[in-house]
Amino acid sequence: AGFADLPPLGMDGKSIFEDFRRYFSRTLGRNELNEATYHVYTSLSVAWRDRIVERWKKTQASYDDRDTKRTFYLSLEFLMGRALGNAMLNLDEKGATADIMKKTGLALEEIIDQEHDAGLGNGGLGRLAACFLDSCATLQLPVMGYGIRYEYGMFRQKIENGYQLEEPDHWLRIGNPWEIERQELSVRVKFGGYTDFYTDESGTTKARWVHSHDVLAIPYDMPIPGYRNGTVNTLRLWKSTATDEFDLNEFNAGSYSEAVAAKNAAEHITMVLYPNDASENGKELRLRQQYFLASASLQDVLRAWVSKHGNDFTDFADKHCFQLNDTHPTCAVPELMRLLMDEHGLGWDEAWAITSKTVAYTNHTLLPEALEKWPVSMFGRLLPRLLDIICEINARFLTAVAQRWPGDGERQSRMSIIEEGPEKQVRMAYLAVVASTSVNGVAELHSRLLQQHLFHDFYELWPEKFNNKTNGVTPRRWMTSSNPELSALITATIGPDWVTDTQQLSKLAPFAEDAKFRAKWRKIKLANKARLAALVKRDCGVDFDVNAIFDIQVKRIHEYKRQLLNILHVIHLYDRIKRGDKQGITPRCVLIGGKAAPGYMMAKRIIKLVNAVAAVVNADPEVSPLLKLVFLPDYRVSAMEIICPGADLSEQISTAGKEASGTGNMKFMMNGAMTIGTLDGANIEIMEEVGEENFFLFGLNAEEVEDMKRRYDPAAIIAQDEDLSRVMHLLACNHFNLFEPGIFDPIVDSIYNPHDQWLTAADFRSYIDTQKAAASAYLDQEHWTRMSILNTAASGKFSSDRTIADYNKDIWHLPTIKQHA
Ligand code: DL6
Repeated sequence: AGFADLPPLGMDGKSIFEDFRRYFSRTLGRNELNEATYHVYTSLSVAWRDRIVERWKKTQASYDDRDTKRTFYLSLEFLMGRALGNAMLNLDEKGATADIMKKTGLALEEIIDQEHDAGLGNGGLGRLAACFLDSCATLQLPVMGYGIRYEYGMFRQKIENGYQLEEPDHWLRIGNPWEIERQELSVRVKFGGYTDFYTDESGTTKARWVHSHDVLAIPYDMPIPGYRNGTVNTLRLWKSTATDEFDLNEFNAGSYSEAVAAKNAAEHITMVLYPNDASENGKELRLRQQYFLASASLQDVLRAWVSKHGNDFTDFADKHCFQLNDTHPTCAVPELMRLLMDEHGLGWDEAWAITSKTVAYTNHTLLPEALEKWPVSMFGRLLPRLLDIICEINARFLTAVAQRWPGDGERQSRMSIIEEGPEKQVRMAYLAVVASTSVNGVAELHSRLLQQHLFHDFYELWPEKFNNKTNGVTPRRWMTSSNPELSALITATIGPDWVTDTQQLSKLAPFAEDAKFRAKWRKIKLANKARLAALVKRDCGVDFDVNAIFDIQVKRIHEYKRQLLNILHVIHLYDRIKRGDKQGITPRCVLIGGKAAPGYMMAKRIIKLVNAVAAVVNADPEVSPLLKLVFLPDYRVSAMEIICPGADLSEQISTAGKEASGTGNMKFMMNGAMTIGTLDGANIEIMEEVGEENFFLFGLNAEEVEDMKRRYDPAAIIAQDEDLSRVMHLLACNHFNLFEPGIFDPIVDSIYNPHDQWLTAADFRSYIDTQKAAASAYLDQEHWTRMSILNTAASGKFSSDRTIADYNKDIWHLPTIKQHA
C-alpha cells in the first residue's frame, strides 16, 4: 500500500457525524452551531468529500492502469448548481445523515440551503454539460470535463421597481469545499507575439510562437460522483494567473505599477462568465477565455500522453475524443494542430489525421447572432500562430471543395472558414465542422434544420458526419433529489431501477387508471405546490393558492422564447375578468422567471412588463382570486429544484424552428407537468412519446413559420381578433404603466411590426384557445392526474443517460469501467 492509502471511511451516520464534528470544531475552530450554519454546511461537505475522494482516486487509478480511451468534454460553461445534496444522494441514502444531523438542531434541508449555486453557465447549454457529467459517471464512462473556474458566475438578478438589476455573483468568497487545487499541474498559455518560421537541422521548415505574453493556468478539480457505483469522474476548471516572470523581471526592472497591471490582466481572463446566452461576438476577453480553456486542457492531455508514450502519437487518436460543447472551445482545433506540430514534432498530415479523428462538435443554436465569428485582425494579434494554422486548414479545405465542385467559386466563398468582406472574420462553426469527425444537433428537428440550412453545403460534402443526439436531463437531480416524495412513490410502485433506467418509468402507465394511485400522486403534487407557493411568498410576497393551476415559464428571457406571448394571455384573462366574462376561467397562478442578458434591452423591458402587469393583476380584488402573476427573481438551478416538482403546466412556447431543443421541457415532463407548446425543439419528441392527447399543442410549425414570414401582416391579424385588439389596446394606453407612460411602446411596436421574426400575433389565437382547453381540462382533476402520470411514464427517453449512451455508441466508443460501489 502506498503512503497515502488509508483505511476506508465508515459510511454510517455516526462516522460521518464524527468527521463533521472534527472539521467543525478543530479545522474550522467553531463552537456555536447556531452562529455558524455556513460552517456546518462546509464541515458536512468536507466529511462527504473525504468519502468521495477515496472513490475518486480509485476511479482515476483504474483509468490510468487500463490506459483506456477517454473523452474530454470541453465547455465554457458548467452550470453545476449545488453539490452537497447530490454527493449524498449519489453515495448513499440521505436518511442516515438527516437523522444524525438533527443533533445540530438543524434540518438537513437548512444545511443544504447554505450552499451557493455554482452558476458557471448561462442556461441550457451549461446545465446540459452538468447533466452529461452526471450521466457519464453513472454510466461508468471515462469522461472528464474541462472548463473555466470563473471567479464571478452568472450575475444575481434583483428586481427594483420592476426592472432587472445585476449584482456580481462572487460565489467563491467564503470558500468552496468541493474543489481541490492542483498547482503542480499548472500549464503556460501563450498570447500575442508572432510566428517565427525557421529551418531545423534536417532542412525542414518549422514554426514557433515567439515573444508571447504568457499566463499560467491552474487547475481546480471537482469530483463528479456516479449514482451509487463507486465511479467518481473529474471536472477540471482552470484559473488564470500571472507567471513568475511578472514578479521577477518586470517588478525588478522598476516598472512596478505596469507589472502589477499586467498581473491583473492575466488574472482577468477567468474573472467573469459572459452573461449572454446568444452572442458575445467581437469581445477580445471572450476570445482569450476560449483559447485559454482550449490550450490549457489540451496541454494537460498531451502531457499525460507524453509522460507514458513519449512523442509516439501512433495510438493517440484511438484513445482520445474531444467533444466541443458548441463552437466556444473551437480554438482546440488549431491548438491541437499547433501542439502536435510545433511542440511534439509531427508533420501536418499526421497532426491533421489525429485532429480530425478526435474532435467532435455539438451545435446548440441556429440563431444567427449566436454563431461565433472573430475578426481576423483581432485573432491574428492575439493568437498569431493559430491564425496561420486556420488559414492553412482553410486553403486545404477549399481545394477539396474545388475538386468536388469545379468552378463553383460562389460555393467556395460561401463555405470558406474565412468570411470575406470589409472586415474579414473567422467563422468558428465552419472551422468546427471542417475539423470534426462528427457534427450533431440536439433534437431531431434541430439536427434536420442544420442539415437543410445552416450546414447544407457541408452536409452535401460529408453527409456521414452529421447526426442527431436529442438532449436529456439527469433523473438523479431532477427527480430523485428534487422530488423525493414522488420518487419514493414511483419506487414503491415499480421498484428502484428506474433511477438509472428511466425506460422503466413506462411501467407507471397502467397505474394512471388506478384511482388510489392517482390520489397519492395528487397529494404529492399538492405538497410540492405548497413548497413552491412558500418560495413565491418569500421572494415575491404573493399568495399562490395550491388549488389553482400552476402555470410556469422559467428560462432565459429571449424574444424567441416568447415570454411576451405568455403575458398577452395573462392580459387577455385579466381583460375577460374585468369585463365580467368569468365563465370557464380556472383559477390560475402564473410564474415567469429568468435572466435577461444585461445589454438586451427588449428582454429587460419584457421583465418590466411582467412586473407591471403583475402589480395590476395581483392588486385587483376582482381579478386576484382567479388570476395571479409573479416574476420570480434570480432564477437558477436550486430554484428550479423547487419550481419543477410544483408545476402543473409547462410553457414551451418558442417560435417553431428557433429553440434547438430545450431541456426545461424535459424536467417538467418527468415531474408530471403537462406541456403547452409549439412543434419546436424536443417538444416534438416529447409529444411523440406521450401522445397528442396528453400535450397541449398550438401554433405554426417550422415550415409554416417560414411561409408566414413571407406574407406576415400582424396589423390585420390584430384587427380581426377582438381579444387581441383589446389586449393591444390595454398595452398601448399605458394601463399597466400609468406612471411611466410609453415604456412599453417598443413592445407594442414589435408586435405590430411585419418583420417581427417571432410571429407573436400569428400564434396568439391558437395559444389562447389551447390555454382555454388546458384550463378546462384541469377542472377534471382525475383526468388531469391521469395525464400527469402518463407524462412521467413517457419521459424515459429524456434521461441524459440515454443521450450519453447515444454519444458513446455513435461517437466516443468508450468502454465502461466498473468500480466497487
Ligand atoms: O442544448 C442545450 C440547449 C438547448 O436545449 C437550447 O434549446 C439552446 O437554446 C441552448 N443553446 C445555447 C447556445 N446559444 N444560444 N442561444 O445556449 O442549448
